Amino acid sequence: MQSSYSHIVLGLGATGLSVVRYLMSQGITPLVMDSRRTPPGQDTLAQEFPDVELLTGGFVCRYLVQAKQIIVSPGIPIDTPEIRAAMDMGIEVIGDVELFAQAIADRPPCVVAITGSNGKTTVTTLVYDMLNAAGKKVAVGGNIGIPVLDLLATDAEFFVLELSSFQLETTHSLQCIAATCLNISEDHMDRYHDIHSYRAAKLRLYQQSRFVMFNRDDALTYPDEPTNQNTFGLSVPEGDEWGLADGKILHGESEIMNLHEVSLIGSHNQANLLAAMALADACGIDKNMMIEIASHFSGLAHRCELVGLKQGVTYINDSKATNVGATVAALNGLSDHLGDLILIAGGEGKGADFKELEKSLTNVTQVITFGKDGSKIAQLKADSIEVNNLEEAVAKAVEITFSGDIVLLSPACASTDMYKNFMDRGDHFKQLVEQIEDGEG
Ligand code: UMA
Ligand code: ADP
Repeated sequence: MQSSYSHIVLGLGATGLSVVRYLMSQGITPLVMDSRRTPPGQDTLAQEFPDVELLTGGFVCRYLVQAKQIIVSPGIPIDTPEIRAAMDMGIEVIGDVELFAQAIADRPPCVVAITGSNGKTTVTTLVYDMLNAAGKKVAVGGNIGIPVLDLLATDAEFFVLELSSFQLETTHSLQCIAATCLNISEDHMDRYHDIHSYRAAKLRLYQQSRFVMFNRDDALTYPDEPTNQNTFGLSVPEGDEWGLADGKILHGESEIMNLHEVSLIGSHNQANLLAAMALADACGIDKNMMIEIASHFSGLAHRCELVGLKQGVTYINDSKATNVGATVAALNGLSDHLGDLILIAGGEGKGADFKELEKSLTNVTQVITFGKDGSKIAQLKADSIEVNNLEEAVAKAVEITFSGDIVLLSPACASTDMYKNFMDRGDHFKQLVEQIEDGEG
């Protein structure tokens, strides 16, 4: 073990491994630390880079304060005392996205970046599909699951990046063609003092883009400083804005397409589509390509996904609703429904204030809760039913529903109290729905 290292990688998950790979490709051998005893990337690191040293179970200040650069994974708060101490000594602390930004700094702007509390993955996928359909060499990554530095190994000319507030906290020199913050609602309140510091982390993106596209229906997304900007929203557009009128998508006065041709469900997804079109337009993509994608894209798994029709009851998997804002959007989107609406919610609340959910629960006939913070949601609606797990929740829903009703899993909470991730939770729900006997409706 050396006595000091110029580069230290904190965290050995997907991001940490991608940072090590990148640094090694640049001839730099870093030291890696992870506060977990057995970080997930341990075996891969040992196989791919047997010479790279790994310290687990904590961060060792002695090394941190001697480094030139510390690259922190998004799962680690930067106000962790050991990291703060290094920052106070003037040591550069950045994230993997900043390293990526520095690596592409000589290229003409080639990044489209998407942040926001909800809808990021949907919009990122739409923009990627639009650029791809237009024949661009494009790569997608970031919070969507593929660390950005891994994209440098592709021959992409454009990068469409989903960025979280955690990633943006440690990024300052991305030069985007276009960027958006789709919306802001409470999330990750276990990592931020309040919604304002969370918003500030996200809006750092605006200073790193030639063109900013914000949501005129959500004042929290408005830039604090004037920029080269435009807006999208569900109202009639003015000037060059993106919006809706008479069931049509409009860009300024030009009609793009009829909403009947759009496969996505719900007004929140219409907002997502407008944002994606505006971003693709900023990249010079032909409108016909956007229309082509918009008419075929029917949404992603675990996001208001129809997973079964059993005995006339519709089951919807919205396991990706890991915060209150997403569940509110799902409930509002289903407000025109005629039958009863049963909501299954609960899980790891991440310090959220669930009060925001209360108004939308007027659309719900029965709330069934489970998981660590389920009872906090149950308190918002009279006669809520509290159960121990998802299996019991689905069984209860089967017992109380009739043909024409909807059962919606939209937890308003993260899944980590009971599941590996939201996909695991959604898959379990799908499995439970598949097992429901399908008699006559
Ligand atoms: N951790 C420790 N000690 C450490 C390092 C991490 O306890 O030393 C814990 C963190 O608290 C966290 C977990 O380990 O719970 C994973 O952290 P990580 O930084 O190692 O995560 P990665 O595997 O690198 O994945 C990260 C993003 N994860 C987080 O921001 C928590 C992934 O987003 C992202 O896809 C990936 O980089 C590639 O860019 C996931 C996520 O949950 C999907 N994001 C949050 C969200 O969408 O709400 C922001
Ligand atoms: P993210 O990547 O930001 O988590 P997703 O596209 O994966 O966003 O969707 C996450 C959750 O948010 C899903 O439950 C989905 O139904 C909901 N959602 C999608 N778009 C929006 C939006 N514009 N406003 C509110 N909720 C949304």
